[in-house]
Amino acid sequence: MTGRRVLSVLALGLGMTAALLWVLTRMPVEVQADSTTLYVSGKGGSDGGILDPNNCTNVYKPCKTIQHAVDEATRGGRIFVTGGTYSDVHEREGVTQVVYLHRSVTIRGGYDFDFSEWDPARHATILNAEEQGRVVYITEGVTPTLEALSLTDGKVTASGGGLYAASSSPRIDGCRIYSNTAGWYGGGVFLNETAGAVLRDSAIHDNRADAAGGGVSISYGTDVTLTDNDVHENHAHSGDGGGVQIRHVPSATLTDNSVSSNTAGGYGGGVYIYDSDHMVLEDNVICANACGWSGGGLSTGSIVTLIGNEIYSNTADGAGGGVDLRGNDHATLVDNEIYSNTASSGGGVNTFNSPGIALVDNAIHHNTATTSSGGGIRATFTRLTVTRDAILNNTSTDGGGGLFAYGSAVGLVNSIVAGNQITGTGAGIWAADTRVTLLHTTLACNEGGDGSGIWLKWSSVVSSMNTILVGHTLGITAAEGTTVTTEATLWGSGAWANGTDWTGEGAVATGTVNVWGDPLFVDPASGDYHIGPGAAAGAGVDAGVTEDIDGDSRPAPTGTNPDIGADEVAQCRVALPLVLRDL
Ligand SMILES: [Ca+2]
Ligand SMILES: [Ca+2]
Repeated sequence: MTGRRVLSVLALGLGMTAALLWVLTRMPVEVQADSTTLYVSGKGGSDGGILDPNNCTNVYKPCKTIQHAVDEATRGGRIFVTGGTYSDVHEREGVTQVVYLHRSVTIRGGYDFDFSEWDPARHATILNAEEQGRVVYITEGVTPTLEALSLTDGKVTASGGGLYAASSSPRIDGCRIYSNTAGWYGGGVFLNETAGAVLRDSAIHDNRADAAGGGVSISYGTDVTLTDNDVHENHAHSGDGGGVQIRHVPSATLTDNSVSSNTAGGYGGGVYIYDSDHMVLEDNVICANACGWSGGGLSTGSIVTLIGNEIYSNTADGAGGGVDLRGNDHATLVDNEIYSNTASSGGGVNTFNSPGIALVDNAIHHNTATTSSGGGIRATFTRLTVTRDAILNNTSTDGGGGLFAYGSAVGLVNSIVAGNQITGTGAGIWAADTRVTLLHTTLACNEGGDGSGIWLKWSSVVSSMNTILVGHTLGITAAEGTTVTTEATLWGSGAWANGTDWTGEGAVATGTVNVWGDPLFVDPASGDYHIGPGAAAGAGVDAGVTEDIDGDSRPAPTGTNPDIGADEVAQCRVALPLVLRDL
């Protein structure tokens, strides 16, 4: 055989293999019987008698109950279950449930009557405890998988109405867990001291816990992963975490979940995380949740990282409509959008007694504090850094339409506080007993109440470099005992002039660079506070900030003064004709 012919035969073979693979991947799922697969059919199956038990391995002779198949299964076996409702409830080892899962098996629902097709949408396998006990109880030391099962109407006075797992490593995939009730934690799911538990691609809804964790409760254990779940309309009656409660878990990851319309009597309408470090919440949608205390969307006192989440339309009777952070050593919020949340105080974000909160690249807008302070952010006894954030169009009744700070240290860099509204004092920033550092910050057009862009009392100290402070009734109101030091401030002119640039009994020193001019914002009505061509912002001083709110290099062009405010632009206004003339 010539080399070319070998190649052509090889190519033909590869092509046929690829074609075969293509055909196979598009064929209905066929089920091959083997010795490790057990079959259950509620309608046509039989568990057999004492003298003639059915071991469930014959696809033509399926067992009747899932429990019998579990008892017959060896470690690692698979149990395939036809569509239908399974409501047989058993008492074993002092607990009562549909399935007592003491083997490391996979239970997969969604098959048709003869196991020739797997389609969970057409052949729903429903495990219904009819409120006579739990639906599934997983014993210690096993690694089972539940796939394409519906778990419903579980009811227990303890924890885990739908599913209970302790000291095991369960994997729950493509399940629907709904309308279960627990007298304590975890109306739908309770994972206690699990290792590497995975809950993914599942719907957990309309469950109730009398205490905490309406949908899911995770206690102790390690490496918990929740991915692509839809957790909605669960209820934690007296405690925390309407959708999800996590406590004492050293590491957990929540990614791409939707947590919506859950309610909690305590903290965290959507999610509550307590005493748990290395928490990562990424790309989740947390919306329309509500709670009786703080953290309508999320409440946590742990070391958390929130990246790319969308947190909106949540409500808290207490503080923190969107996010409530309390006692956090380290909480980092990056690239989240937190909007249209409502709380008594801290409409968007509430931080309390937290020495390390970092906000980076977030948009916090259209949040409301209904009765107290901090429309966008409320910080109490907190060390807070705000970098490249936009705090826009939030509303508060008193103390800080955009930001309220008390007993705190707050640093804003390359951030915008604009268009916020208030009926009391401090339309933009309100600070008492707080050190505020502003570097390249844009404060514009915060309105209502006394109309102050920045309002200070009780020993507050403000240090500002390169701040745009325009469009206010009062730029800075500094009460007696406060200290303000500014350098390189653009105070606004014309339509952007402040009624009064600074006022009050405090000590105000405005440095050597003060510009009264127009920032020429690009489209402030739409929240675009980039400076336009010809803006009077080019006389900034070096504050050691080498990028702007967009990540553009600062200063631009190199060798010029940086622009005042959060935005840097590279236009060469006055300098260019001078250079040309010198040429
Ligand atoms: Ca820029
Ligand atoms: Ca510039």
